[in-house]
Amino acid sequence: MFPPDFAWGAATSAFQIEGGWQADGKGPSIWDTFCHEKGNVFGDQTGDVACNSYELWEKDLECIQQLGLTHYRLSVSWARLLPDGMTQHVNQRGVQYYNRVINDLLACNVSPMVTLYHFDLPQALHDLGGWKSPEIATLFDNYAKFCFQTFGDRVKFWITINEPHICAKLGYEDGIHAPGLKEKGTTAYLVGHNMLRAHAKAWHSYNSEYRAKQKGAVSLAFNSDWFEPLDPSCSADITATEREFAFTLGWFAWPVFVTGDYPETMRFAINSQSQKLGFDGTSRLPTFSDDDPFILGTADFFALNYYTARKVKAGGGVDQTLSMKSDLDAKEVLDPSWPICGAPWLAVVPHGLRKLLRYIKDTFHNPMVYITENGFSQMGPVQIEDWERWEFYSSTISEVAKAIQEDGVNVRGYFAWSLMDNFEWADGFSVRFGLFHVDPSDAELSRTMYRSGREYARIISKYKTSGQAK
Ligand code: GBH
Repeated sequence: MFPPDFAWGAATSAFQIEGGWQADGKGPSIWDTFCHEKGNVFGDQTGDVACNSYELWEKDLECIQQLGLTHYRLSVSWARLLPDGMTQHVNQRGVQYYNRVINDLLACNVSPMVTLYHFDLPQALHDLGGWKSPEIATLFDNYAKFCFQTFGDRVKFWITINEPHICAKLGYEDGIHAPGLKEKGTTAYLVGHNMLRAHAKAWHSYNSEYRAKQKGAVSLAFNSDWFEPLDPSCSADITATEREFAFTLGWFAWPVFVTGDYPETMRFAINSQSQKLGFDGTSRLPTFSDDDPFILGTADFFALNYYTARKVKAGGGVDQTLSMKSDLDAKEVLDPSWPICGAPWLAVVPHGLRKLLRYIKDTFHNPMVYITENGFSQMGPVQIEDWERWEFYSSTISEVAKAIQEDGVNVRGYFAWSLMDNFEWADGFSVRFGLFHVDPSDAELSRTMYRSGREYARIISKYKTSGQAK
């Protein structure tokens, strides 16, 4: 059914679970700032305490053991390790915390996959220009080398940046994520560019300074929906679908896996829109120069976060102002046959993952793939017997099996998002993705296994190690 030693995991991120936002010398991140400002997050909730994993790590470890995971994906908080973002000042208490997490996981036979950046830039670096400044690539590389040096003897899977596309678009174009900027049609491209430069620099550092000794793998995690034309016989919808892929997955995966540069489709769309609006000067999509690190080939595996699917219709985005939406010039449409559960954006389309995996195999040279996030949320009343969520997981997992067996996609692992209910960014605690329930108003913050957690544990024990059903 699955390859031997398939990774069965669950994922979290530092800001969403840790809390301890000022504990033991941690510096603030842009998400601390963003959620302390009223009106940015559902109910003005914050990540100050979250699941308090900073103090309750043992509880998380118990959850991980109850599920029988082989792998656990977590992120480290840049500002907890380096309070002002720079390596001159290391917060040893932060180092101790992550050492303990990593050592405990290994003692329980669970392999850590560590993300260096999951949306939480140190505020001090943002104040110096953050992702908009070209200097960030060197600062990120220093941080990455510090992490390889400190934890790389034990961590064998690294993700440099989680979802650069989401980070750039939601944080700098739509303004619904930190730092809350709405600098339409320009800054997201610049930020994305610097993220790619930062990622590539860190990959090269690992490759030349750490790989021989530490023998790990480094990648970055892409988020992509599955896209298909609303009318498959309409050529405008077909090219709009190509643009959707180019502006989401292709923006980052094409440079890394195919050419070292952005998809032609993307640059063409941006430049023609600039021309139409009389925006002259250089392309809003930056160009890589000879001084930049080589981007092509800077991923040792393909990390994919998949949640949902969209149909694509041409047009709809064009207006007289500069924006990514008008560059893209496509409309995302929901198919009425796809159930919407949990959150308004989350149409349930498990078969979209199989199609996307096939697309990745064909487009990006048959890479080794880890599904680093996939999940289903709950809103409103808490249902511990969350059969709907389990139905989602089990059909998604069987789509993964089909992708492996029938389409020959080289999938090596699957991580459920998320280990437990947590701070769901702008939605606060109102959207629950956990395999364990956590009630933020419960003083103990107890972790209670959902039915989906129980069922996932059953599947894991069935296929673990040999990949064959026991
Ligand atoms: C992932 O992003 C993140 O990596 C993870 O931290 C997060 O908890 C998880 O998804 C679940 O959302 O509310 O309509 O404005 C996936 C990309 C981007 C998908 C934001 C949902 C909400 C759009 N997500 N999007 S909306």
